[in-house]
Amino acid sequence: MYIDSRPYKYPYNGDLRPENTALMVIDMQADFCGKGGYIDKMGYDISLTRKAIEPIKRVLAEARRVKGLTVIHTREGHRKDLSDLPENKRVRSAATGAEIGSMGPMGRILVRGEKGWDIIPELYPEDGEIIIDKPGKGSFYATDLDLILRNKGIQNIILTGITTDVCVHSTMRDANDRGYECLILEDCTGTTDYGNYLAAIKQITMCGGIFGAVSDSEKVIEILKKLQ
Ligand code: C5J
Repeated sequence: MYIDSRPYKYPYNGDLRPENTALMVIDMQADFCGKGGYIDKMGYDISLTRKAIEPIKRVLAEARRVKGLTVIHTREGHRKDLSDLPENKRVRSAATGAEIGSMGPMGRILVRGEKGWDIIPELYPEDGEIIIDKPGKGSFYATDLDLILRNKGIQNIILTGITTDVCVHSTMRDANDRGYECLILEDCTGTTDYGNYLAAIKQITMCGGIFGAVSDSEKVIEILKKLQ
């Protein structure tokens, strides 16, 4: 089975089954798409990240109906004592007016357990879905994601979430290097700058699909319905 995508039909080998496929929902946290969160405090337009919410909701609803398909959510954030926050990351965030660890309208910015750090209610994980808490941008660094994927025999990763050019790209690049077959859904992702969004999507399609392939929610939903 294949999903209609560019620059090639996904997955490359046609081996798309619920058992070897994961849907990843990356960092749909209030800090990245909510009023008063990290991205908003930095002065970026959160409508660019919020636009991913409804398409992800539709894909998630269909994926949850597919028996055997793995759903994985991630959250970027740090320990309360900030012992896992690199000093350069803290200093650079402070320079933007949204210092990680400082108090904001939704609690301490990007600190685990705070309201702004958590996944938005519209996309909240259901029981049995995997949640990866990560201190970095990529989802593999300092987490057990690779171990979980290997134990489950996952080969195909369908990526959604925010932000396209940062945590989604970092995760996709790393997953691709590890041999996972990746697909990003372009309407299920967004970032702080529209030009960066377009460039991030375009980069994936270069060189025959340098990090994988690009599709959208409708095309994936069509296939998810067939897998149910
Ligand atoms: C950022 C993310 N942009 N989830 N994090 O700092 O992309």
